[in-house]
Amino acid sequence: MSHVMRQAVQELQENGFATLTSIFSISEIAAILSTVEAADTTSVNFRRSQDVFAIRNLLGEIPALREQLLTPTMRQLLAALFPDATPHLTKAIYFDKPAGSNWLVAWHQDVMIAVNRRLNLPGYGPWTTKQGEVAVLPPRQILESIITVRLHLDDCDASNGALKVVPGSHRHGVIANNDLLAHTSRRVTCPVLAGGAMLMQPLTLHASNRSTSARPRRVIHLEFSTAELPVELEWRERAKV
Ligand SMILES: O=C(O)CCC(=O)C(=O)O
Repeated sequence: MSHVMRQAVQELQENGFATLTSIFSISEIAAILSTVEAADTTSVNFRRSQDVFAIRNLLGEIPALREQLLTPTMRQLLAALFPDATPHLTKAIYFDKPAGSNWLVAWHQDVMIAVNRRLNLPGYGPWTTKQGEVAVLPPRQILESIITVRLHLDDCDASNGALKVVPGSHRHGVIANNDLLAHTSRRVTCPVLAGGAMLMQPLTLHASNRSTSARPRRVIHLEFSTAELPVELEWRERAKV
């Protein structure tokens, strides 16, 4: 494991986020972008408006991305993040916040996980179903087991929607909606260059501004975990790494 990765893992544990440069080369990024651009966009998992272009269930929609994303460097990073067991992928989304986008993301934590079905289980709930897809608030230790890797496909700074985060907020468990803003005074902005990655715990409070830039902000958001859900419940997008 490289020294830089080891340091990023330590920062992630302490602060709930960390950034890494040059996880992907410029040619690897170009290849990923051309795979995304060649995809058939008619599925309901593709959402395109003036302000956002999102592809949910990314690896289900574009299976060719799997090999392009799980490069030797990415696998090295996953080994550094999960030293005790190989994780599974639990979610993958592509987001573009296009030039001049008005898409503003309010302060939140990522607390719902996408699962295959509703079940009456202690510690799980509330449940939601949107367009037939079930999500649930799981126990805190499940949320704490997840690590998000946001791979940046464009240079990203405050002008084109770099993520803002609150260091250490991942240690507070699920914060009540009414208390979220009280936690945000110590926020920092996380610029990342194309080919770099932002690592984040889902419980880290985060938000992003509208874009005032002429540049796009394309990101692939990948979530990984080694946790197993109770019998009969499964991550809806679970995929082997
Ligand atoms: O990419 C962004 O600006 C925000 C996305 C986000 O908040 C999320 O993935 O939970």
